[in-house]
Amino acid sequence: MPGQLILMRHGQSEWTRPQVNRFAGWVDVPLSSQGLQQARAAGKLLEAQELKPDVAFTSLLTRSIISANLVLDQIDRLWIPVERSWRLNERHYGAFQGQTRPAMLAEYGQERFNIYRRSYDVAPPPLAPSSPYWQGEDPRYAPTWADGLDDFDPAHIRSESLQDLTTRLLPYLRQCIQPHLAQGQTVLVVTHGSVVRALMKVLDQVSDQDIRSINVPTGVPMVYQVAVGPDGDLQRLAPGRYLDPAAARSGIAQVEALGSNPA
Ligand code: DG2
Repeated sequence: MPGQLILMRHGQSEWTRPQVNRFAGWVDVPLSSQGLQQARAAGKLLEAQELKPDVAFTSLLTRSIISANLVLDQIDRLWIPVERSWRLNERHYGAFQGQTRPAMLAEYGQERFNIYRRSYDVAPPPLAPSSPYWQGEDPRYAPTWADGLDDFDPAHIRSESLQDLTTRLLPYLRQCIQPHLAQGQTVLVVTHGSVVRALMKVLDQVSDQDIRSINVPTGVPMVYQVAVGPDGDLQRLAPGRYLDPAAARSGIAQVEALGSNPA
């Protein structure tokens, strides 16, 4: 029986406002007022299309948790089970965390900056544990939270490429999310730009090269019809569709603009 996978990047955060334009990664920044509105609007889109999630998943970061709550509140489904995991966290942005995009662009130049921001297999320089943005002392990543999927320790991650993110994400997708889809359920995943890119790469079989040009708008849900194959792999039955294509186009342009010098 096909399942429905609703993927959404959280609403705009304070740090993705163009006036601030800082890399967040695992830094727990709040939603902006526009981001709060986007999340409520996303709930209305689900309502209009009668999409009723049976279960929801979020990262451990407030911007994804609040976005999911606002969506679920809008559709009167705050009561469904919600599971949170660091495996759905944004890509750890290493030493870029807390830095502005314009400053990193000036330091590294456009080509290197693009590689750090969008390549599949290159991670930004590692974050020093002395940084105020280091997550090592944060109780949400304490060892008691180990999920038993493998021996990754989120407290010690210092930087990630998209490939690194995919490696820590896939066991969670397979063991925690896919069983719901295999039963034909509707699953809402409210997460981050890089996690959505990693999932699109898997579902749409995007090459390592082509993934560089894919950007994800904030707060616009995308729906995939999926099945779980006999080998346990997730297969899409139809291309993913944004519930508001015009908002998605304009949101993608805004994300692109954050990483380039103003003309
Ligand atoms: C942004 C992504 O992630 O930044 O970490 O700053 O989805 O949590 O807002 P999100 C961040 P870019 O890769 O688009 O620069």
